[in-house]
Amino acid sequence: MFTYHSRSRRIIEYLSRSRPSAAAQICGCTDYPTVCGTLMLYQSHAGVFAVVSLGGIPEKLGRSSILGMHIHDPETGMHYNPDNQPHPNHAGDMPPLFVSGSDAWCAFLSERFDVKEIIGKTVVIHGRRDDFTSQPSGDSGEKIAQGVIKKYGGC
Ligand SMILES: [Cu+2]
Ligand SMILES: [Zn+2]
Repeated sequence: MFTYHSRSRRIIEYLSRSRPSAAAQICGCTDYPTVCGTLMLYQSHAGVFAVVSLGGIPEKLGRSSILGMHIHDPETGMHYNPDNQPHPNHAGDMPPLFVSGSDAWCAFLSERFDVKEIIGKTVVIHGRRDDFTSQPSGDSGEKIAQGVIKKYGGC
C-alpha cells in the first residue's frame, strides 16, 4: 500500500468525474506530418490540470528526446505572457515532453493561467528541449506540432 499526497488524491478524484474544460487537437507541422496528439485542460480549484499525449514522433528527433512545450499567443507569436515576465516565468511556459519511443505523455498542474484565458491560444511542441534560460523562449528550436485550445463540451 502507499499513500497519495492528499492534494494529488483530491485532484485525481476530481478528474475521474470531470470532463475537460478545454482541449486542443495537436497536429504535426509540414516537416512532421506523423505527429498527432491532444492536450486536455481541467479547471479545478487547485489550478489547471493538464494532460498531454502525443504519438507519431519520428526517429529523426531521437527516440529519447526532450521536446519543449509552451502556450503561444497568436497575437504576438511569443509565449503567452500577460504579466510581462522573462522566460521561463511566462504564464505559457510548461514542462517539456520526455519522448518514449514515438510517444510522449505528460500530466501536470499549473496555477499560471485559468482555462478561460487561454481559449484561442496555441499549444506548441518544439523539436528540442527548452533550456529554461535563453531569452525570449528557451532556445527550443523549430515548431514540430501545434494546436488551437478550444472550449470542450458544454463548459
Ligand atoms: Cu514555444
Ligand atoms: Zn517562455
